[in-house]
Amino acid sequence: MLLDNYRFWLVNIKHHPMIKESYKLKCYYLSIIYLILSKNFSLKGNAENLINIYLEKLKIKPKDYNEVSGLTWSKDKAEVELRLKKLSKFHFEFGWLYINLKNYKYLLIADIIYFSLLFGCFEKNKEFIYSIKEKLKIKNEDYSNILEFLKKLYSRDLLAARKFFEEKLSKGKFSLLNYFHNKVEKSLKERNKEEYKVLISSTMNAGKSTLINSLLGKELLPAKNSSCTSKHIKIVQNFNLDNFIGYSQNKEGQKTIKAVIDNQTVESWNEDENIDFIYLEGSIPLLDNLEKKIIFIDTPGSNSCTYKEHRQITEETIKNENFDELIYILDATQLATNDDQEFLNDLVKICAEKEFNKNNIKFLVNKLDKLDLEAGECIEVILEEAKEFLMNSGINDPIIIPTSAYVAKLFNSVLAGESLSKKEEMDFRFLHSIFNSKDYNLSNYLMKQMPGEVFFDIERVENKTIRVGKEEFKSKSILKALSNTGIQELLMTLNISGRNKQ
Ligand SMILES: Nc1nc2c(ncn2[C@@H]2O[C@H](COP(=O)(O)OP(=O)(O)OP(=O)(O)O)[C@@H](O)[C@H]2O)c(=O)[nH]1
Ligand SMILES: [Mg+2]
Repeated sequence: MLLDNYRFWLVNIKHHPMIKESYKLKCYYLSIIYLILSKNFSLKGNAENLINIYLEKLKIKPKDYNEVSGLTWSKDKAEVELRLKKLSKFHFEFGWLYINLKNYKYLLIADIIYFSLLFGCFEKNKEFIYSIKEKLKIKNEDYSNILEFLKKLYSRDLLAARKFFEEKLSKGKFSLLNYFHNKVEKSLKERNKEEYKVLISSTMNAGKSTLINSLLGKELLPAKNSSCTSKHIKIVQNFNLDNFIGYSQNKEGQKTIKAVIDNQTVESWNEDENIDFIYLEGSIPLLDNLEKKIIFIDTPGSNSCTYKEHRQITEETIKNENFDELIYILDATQLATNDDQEFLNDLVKICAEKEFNKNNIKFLVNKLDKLDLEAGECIEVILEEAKEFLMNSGINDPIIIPTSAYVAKLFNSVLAGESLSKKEEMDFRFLHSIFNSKDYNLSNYLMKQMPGEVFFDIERVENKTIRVGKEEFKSKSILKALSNTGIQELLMTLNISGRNKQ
């Protein structure tokens, strides 16, 4: 369930025409947006979020933003004039001229109108917005057409908006306004996608959060070598967003929304004792083209004696969430522990109560990169042991997928353009070489074939050069290595694209 005003936060400016512009013009554009927002809103809630998204996406440096945010606003028209003049003169010399020359004024006024509609304050600020329109020397007729077009879009009547646009705003000078139509169209498409919930569970440290990070292609969730995740965390795919946004919810049910969420935000929420639920929403490039909207649910590692509270959160989450897939991760370096046995017994019981077929649980045997194959450790033997353990726990003919989530996370992060720490760079170099070899191709160890089509179309991707530290790698070879980490088989078993499975 979302907050009433959560929709304001789903602002995306992914394809905003201003992104391609010069830095000065971006600053200028943002400064006007800022002035309008700061006049009308306390910059605490929705408006602050909007500004943060512009800052992040337009890549405005903090020092320039400080110049802008130091300004305050007073009501009358003369002040509008003065502020804009000041800004264009002192801070961003040519902005004013440029915004006129390139027809950005229509985009700017449309942006202002659109978020005022979205924030429900258009009527209140009508006069003020009109004074900006005057300043931008936009003709009355053009202004009312732009307003009408945006109102149609705001009411989600895409067809009427398109028709109106073609009739009244088809001249070249309005072409940038297409951006609004495309944006609303895409967000409606995304909203109407069928959801597909994947819940991930295991005892402590088996690699749940790392597995989700590997699919996200970045270290969003905290993953450590000690009891780590302590909350029920939901990660919702939204291909329209540029960055992760979301909220935390405390024990009294109060929510705190934040735009531009990074791993530090999630880490601090995860450590906060008052918080018991974290909701994150953003783009997952690896999965954005699929027909379904994927939702991952991360849970705390469930070990009976050490972290009773974690166990409780996890069991409640499994009971309450209506998931489509249940993934259980076993740690290849610590198989068949008492904790696993106990948790699995509970899980099987909960599945029976929920009428979720326990034989549909997907089991990952993770951390296989940790085995020393040269020293005689053997992946096949580990998988046989895992199978026996699961059969003894009442799972007939278990679906077992050998994986290395950490390795997949490194590979996918590099492909996604994320930077790595020094240690990760070293790991990457080594793992990239071994995961391109036959011995570490985990697909070769599958006990039975997965039902779906091959997920990674390596032939069709562009073979870019990617630098990691001082060395260069080819993207095809990284993708090949990624497809050998077991992630490919995991994705093949999920019924996410409509083309897969049973
Ligand atoms: N070598 C290796 N390390 C892994 C792999 N997967 C996870 N790890 C490491 O194992 C540790 C625990 O991983 P997490 O993802 O935090 O495990 P978790 O199951 O989410 O842990 P909790 O939240 O505490 O239950 C981290 O240090 C990871 O980097 C893997 O496939 N290979
Ligand atoms: Mg975790």
